[in-house]
Amino acid sequence: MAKRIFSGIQPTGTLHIGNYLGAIRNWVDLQRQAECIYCVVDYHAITIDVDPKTLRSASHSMALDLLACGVDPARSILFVQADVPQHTELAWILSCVTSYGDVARMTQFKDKSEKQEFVTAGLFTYPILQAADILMYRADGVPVGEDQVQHLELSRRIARRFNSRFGEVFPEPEPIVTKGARIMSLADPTSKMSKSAGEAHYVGVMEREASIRRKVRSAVTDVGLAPGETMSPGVANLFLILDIACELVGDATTVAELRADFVEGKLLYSRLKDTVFERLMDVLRPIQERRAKLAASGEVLDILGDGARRATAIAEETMSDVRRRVGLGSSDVG
Ligand code: AQP
Repeated sequence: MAKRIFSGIQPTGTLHIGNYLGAIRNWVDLQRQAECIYCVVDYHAITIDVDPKTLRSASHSMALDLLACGVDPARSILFVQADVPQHTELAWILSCVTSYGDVARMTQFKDKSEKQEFVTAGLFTYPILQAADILMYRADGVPVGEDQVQHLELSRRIARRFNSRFGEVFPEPEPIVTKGARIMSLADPTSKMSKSAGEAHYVGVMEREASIRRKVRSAVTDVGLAPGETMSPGVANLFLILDIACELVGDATTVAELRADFVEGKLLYSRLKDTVFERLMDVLRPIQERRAKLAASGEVLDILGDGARRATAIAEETMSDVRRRVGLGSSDVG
């Protein structure tokens, strides 16, 4: 079992149910078992063109979303990445023990760069910054969705290479991937639910009930079956969302009932969609209510300030060890 957990999320756009069901609910659960460090990764957000006027408020907003989902500052460290600039220092050092070929193999760069007119070098090297985020805290477990597993493999390779060159410093982090690690778009169930694909392709955790109802009701169910499939990707995706939502609200019977009806060929997709909507709202409603209270309380800045102080103490300890081992600087001071 992992002893120290690290994970991050970009403050680009709104938290969606793919993020929540695939990763953030695990962040919340893991707080009971391990020391957890969670980060709003604003350095990652600037790998694409973001509006400097809104980035800080987007970071605050994402922190509020995470707190509303159950990240508990009394148990975990929650901070904004750029408040601990040691992350970029470690990323540079790690980039000097990372092979170009290893970074060039990352499939997410291929997908993301195709959507950009101006492709930054930062978009290419961001998996090294991600390795720095994780290794900085010597985390051994990283709760993520499936799309991040390849990056975790790179983080392990980087840790190994650093350790063999400079001595054992970093544990090799393992991905923690559970059910829901790949929630698909309701509008196109052959692609991952994602913010950048546009509003129709995600359901926001804080989205208005009427809008969620409309998106779930219009979910695509009939894209056809691939050879060997008994359930179309759209229906399978709805069942997956329902399954996790039922688990979260302690409903042990609904999924089995609907599955039995599906097998017997008597399940109306309108009933499946209505049930998904209802269970999803059972999960999201309390989160939305908590979010409203937290926003009104104005305590998010204090929480992030405290998180940054605690994260900096750990980061500085790692960095003074790393600088000394690599031979950087003129002395051990600073
Ligand atoms: N569809 C998904 N299903 C399950 N998990 C997912 N994650 C993202 N999409 C899904 C997981 O959420 C965590 C935070 O992700 P991020 O900050 O890297 O955001 P992202 O992957 O950039 O999310 P999007 O929506 O896909 O953004 P765009 O469209 O901008 O790329 C991660 O653990 C991720 O695995």
